[in-house]
Amino acid sequence: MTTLRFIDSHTGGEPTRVVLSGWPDLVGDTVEQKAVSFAKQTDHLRSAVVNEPRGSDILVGALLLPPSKPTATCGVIFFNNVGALGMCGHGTIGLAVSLHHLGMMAPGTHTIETPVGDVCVVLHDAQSVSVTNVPSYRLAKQVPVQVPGLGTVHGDIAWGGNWFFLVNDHGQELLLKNAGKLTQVASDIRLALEAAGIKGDPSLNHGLIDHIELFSPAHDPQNHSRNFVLCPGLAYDRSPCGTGTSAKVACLAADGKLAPGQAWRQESITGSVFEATYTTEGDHIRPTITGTAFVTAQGELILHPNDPLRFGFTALQ
Ligand code: PYC
Repeated sequence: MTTLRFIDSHTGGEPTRVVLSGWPDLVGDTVEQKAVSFAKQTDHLRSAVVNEPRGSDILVGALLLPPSKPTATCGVIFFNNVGALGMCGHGTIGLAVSLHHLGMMAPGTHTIETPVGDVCVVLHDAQSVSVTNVPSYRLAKQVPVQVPGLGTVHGDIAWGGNWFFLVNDHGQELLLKNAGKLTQVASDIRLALEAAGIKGDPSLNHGLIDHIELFSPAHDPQNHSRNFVLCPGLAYDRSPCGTGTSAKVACLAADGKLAPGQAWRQESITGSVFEATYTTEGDHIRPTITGTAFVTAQGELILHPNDPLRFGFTALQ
């Protein structure tokens, strides 16, 4: 019998399941090295944790790891229904709030190691967290792509810990009730990018543009923009997406539309909000994303050896 201790939270509606113990040791010293072992040796456990029947396509997992550096509080590998993620902003906020709930993280500043670099977390109180993300930047502006059934759309390619294609001219209304249509449109854009061989820098996460971000004006006048983010496993982010907001801020900075330190309030189609600012770092920026999370459950996942579905399933596998 395999048992895994977990704690669940949601950040602006987007769930995170932190795995606290029970995972086999991963090979390597750094989180980057361990992420390779995670994918090669323990993909069945990834699926067991986040996929049906224990999870669902919308769940993001976070494997808690010991830090490799004495200055860091912990390491983490984020994952979803189809594989590992580079970084995850909502997940980092959920991780910090969950560790605080368990008495494992005190309010204050912490370094967390991820496969794509260290991030800095400030836990303000039991719910509120700021994450200073990995260096982010825009690689290309207004790249045209021909999308069957939609015509030509244009997007910026930007890195915010994952690769994003950020589109304004999609012609869709960003409403929760339109989530099915938005998923189809964003998925068509992603397939069109793949077919056209449009990529990010291959030195970061193989250059795979696996997140599509659609924008519209905000509905709440206190916010600056609304987004819909399609994640790699075809689930959409219920939060404004921390890495997606980082990519957006990188584009605004590159266009001279947002100054360092100026706040950008990004709302999601569920109405949840992240506030972002940035500092400059050479020709990149360092975004800081602030949001809140709430713990929703904790317990033990049980993988019974006779259960034919113990390693989970998704329609996408
Ligand atoms: O918040 O960065 C994020 C994220 C990535 C995928 C889902 N959420």
